[in-house]
Amino acid sequence: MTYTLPKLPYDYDALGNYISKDIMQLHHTKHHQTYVDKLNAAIDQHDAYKNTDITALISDIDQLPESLRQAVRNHGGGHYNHSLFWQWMNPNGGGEPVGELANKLVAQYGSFQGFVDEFSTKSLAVFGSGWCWLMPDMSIVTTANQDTPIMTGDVEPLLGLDVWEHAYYLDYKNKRDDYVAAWWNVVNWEFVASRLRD
Ligand code: MN3
Repeated sequence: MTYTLPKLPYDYDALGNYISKDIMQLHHTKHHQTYVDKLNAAIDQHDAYKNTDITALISDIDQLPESLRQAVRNHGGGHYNHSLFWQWMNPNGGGEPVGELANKLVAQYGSFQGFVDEFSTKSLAVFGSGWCWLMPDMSIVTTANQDTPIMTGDVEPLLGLDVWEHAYYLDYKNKRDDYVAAWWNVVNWEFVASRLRD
């Protein structure tokens, strides 16, 4: 096995007021595990890539053999995105960032709430399945499916939100806006800020 499912940094029920244990278990043990399994199955036929770090693997998908490229895009992207997504949430999260990150968000969006509003609007505008991202230059971008900004720009996102229905349907049905509003209560700003410094 080349790639493995990372452990959640908290219990499945830890975000329960905002994201239920049922969703977290399903999302982690089924959806994320499937990305890992399918990525491993694809890599299994390509020895040259078996020891490649996931970030390096997906940041250069145009250089991959065509027979591997789409699997890495879908399942490698899914593995990378979800490995970060678990860390972007925390039961002690929410509130507002401080320090350099807060200053940069205010400089770009006028206020922290201005950023939240813009990010939420763009998350809700993703058609179908995808992600919304905050980038180190404070821009907000969206991607479809499991695409991720590092695939096209060599830049890792500071923060990302999974807006696939599997991320919220059990709790919120079709109401993505309620899910996005709840998610702000669990955002791990310390982790987001640590990515700005790196
Ligand atoms: Mn997901």
